[in-house]
Amino acid sequence: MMISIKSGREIELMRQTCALASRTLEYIEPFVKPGVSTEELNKLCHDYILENNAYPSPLNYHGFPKSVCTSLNEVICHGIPSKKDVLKDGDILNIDVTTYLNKFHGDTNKTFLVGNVSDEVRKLVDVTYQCMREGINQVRPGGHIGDIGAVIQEIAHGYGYSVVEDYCGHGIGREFHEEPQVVHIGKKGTGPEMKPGMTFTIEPMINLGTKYSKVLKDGWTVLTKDGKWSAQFEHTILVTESGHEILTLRQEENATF
Ligand code: EYL
Ligand code: CO
Ligand code: CO
Repeated sequence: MMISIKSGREIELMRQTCALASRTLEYIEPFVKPGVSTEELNKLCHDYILENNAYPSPLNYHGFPKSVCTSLNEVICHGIPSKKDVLKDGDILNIDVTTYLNKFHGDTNKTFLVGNVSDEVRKLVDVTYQCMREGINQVRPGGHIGDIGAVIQEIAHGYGYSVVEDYCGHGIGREFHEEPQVVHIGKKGTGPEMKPGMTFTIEPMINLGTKYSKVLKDGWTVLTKDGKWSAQFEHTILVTESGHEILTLRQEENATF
């Protein structure tokens, strides 16, 4: 098991790619409105990333056909942008952006509300964001990776939601997916110890119904087995000497939660 520790110079490069990934989500926000297709949103993100001298990491990754993942309503993750998927009032859409800049990857996603979303679904999205932020608050040197999933699980189950176990967060840096795996359930004090210079994502997927997922015949799209809706948020995190830094934090977000 090898978890890479980034040097000061590598951390500066991680900050740059992560800042671009978060700016891409800020850029796309005004376009996420009823009537737009996920294919159009993909094209806008693709062009924005290229204009900033970077490459969209998902494109051709294990053969993935598009530049971002767009996961609508009951889609948990890895949704493929399509001209056929046109946003309508009341939808929720997760856009997952990973940029490759200066040889480093930065990975972040956000679930957007499209127009007027029901109270039940808005609460799912709010709690999912809270799960990610409280998971991030567990990140400090000497802590364990299992501390993250333990608090996420506790919060989600407290609301009667389920936590997806089939997909997880991951180390990130020169590779899109590095060790460790960051599962979003678990037990405090278990898993690898966190050390300064580690970088990994926290990306809980929280469901209104069952935790179980299935993959569409397209081979990519992951959706809930029961068709109930799912939300997700993701940040790339650096373990620092004093705690952590959220490398993909957006302007709209609070630095502390
Ligand atoms: C592409 C590769 C199977 C992503 C993430 C895009 C999809 C299905 C093989 C994880 C795994 C993004 O970390 C990720 N998102 O935060 N695969 C991914 N793909 C893909
Ligand atoms: Co991602
Ligand atoms: Co990720």
